[in-house]
Amino acid sequence: MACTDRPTILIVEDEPANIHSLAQILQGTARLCFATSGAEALDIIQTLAVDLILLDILLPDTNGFELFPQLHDRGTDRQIPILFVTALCREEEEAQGLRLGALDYIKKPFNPVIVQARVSNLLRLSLAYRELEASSNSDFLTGAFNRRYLLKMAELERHRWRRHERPFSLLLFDIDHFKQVNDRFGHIAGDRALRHLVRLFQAQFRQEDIFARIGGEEFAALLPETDLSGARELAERLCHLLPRHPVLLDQQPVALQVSIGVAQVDGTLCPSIEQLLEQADRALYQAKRQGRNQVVV
Ligand code: GH3
Ligand code: MG
Ligand code: MG
Ligand code: MG
Ligand code: MG
Repeated sequence: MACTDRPTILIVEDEPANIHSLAQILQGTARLCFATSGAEALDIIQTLAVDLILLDILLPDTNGFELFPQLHDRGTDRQIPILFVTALCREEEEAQGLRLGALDYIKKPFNPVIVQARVSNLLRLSLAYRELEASSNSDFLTGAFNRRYLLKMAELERHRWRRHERPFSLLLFDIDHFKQVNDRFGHIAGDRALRHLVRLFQAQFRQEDIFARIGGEEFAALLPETDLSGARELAERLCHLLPRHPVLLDQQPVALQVSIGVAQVDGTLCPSIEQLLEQADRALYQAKRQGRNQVVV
């Protein structure tokens, strides 16, 4: 998450004169942060959401061509757009930079007006892309993640499990007797109840957990690095939390209840995500049959 809503540009540059002139040119365009070495740049992108990187090639501890892939793909699903700003002016160097995937290759000495225009165009493009990406990953009604994103991240988690044998768990939620809520208060109120549940639950997850609405009144949570007992503990907590925080519908407090099925990947078996979902679904079905408002592992 960015510390501010303003877009952030990271400028990786070691020459004080260039730092100064880029700061002057771009100060009105975005929030700027600076790194004077490759190590510093890698540090910054760990903690700060950066929207665009301006990358010098000749740096004290590395060169921009080598640094590029480390800044671009950080082992997450999101790439940071990068453009080179460099004194290396040969055509083969420019070609190398662009072939790596840089959005642009600006040669020093540069024209301030052109740099400002190029950077703001690319920043606008990068923000539009990010917005599109965010909306394609989220559920429009509740703002939770959607099924597509959960499945994508579950696949990533599964690869991580195969490489490092890290356990992870999956929770499957289905609201109990939700049809009655709609029948009694109407669909719009039902929608409000869904948003209420999402707000309440989202506050309980860790940053790296993925909580998604995967169907009408069905949700799932992917819990990286979480074994069965951790997953069960969280599921129990959520299950007890919901009825204690009723949603106001037609000025009446309405207590919702949820049934939760838990599945875990551990040991040497490597089920597919579909198998994992089926496992959680069987547990959920049993929770329903045993009287609802409970967790089954
Ligand atoms: P159970 O305890 O067996 O899960 O009972 P239930 O009534 O929740 O189960 P059922 O699957 O029969 O009904 C699910 C209901 O969820 C039916 C549907 O009207 C409601 N629903 C699904 N999607 C939405 C939605 O987007 N908004 C609203 N308001 N209701 C929805
Ligand atoms: Mg340099
Ligand atoms: Mg259902
Ligand atoms: Mg159902
Ligand atoms: Mg239901």
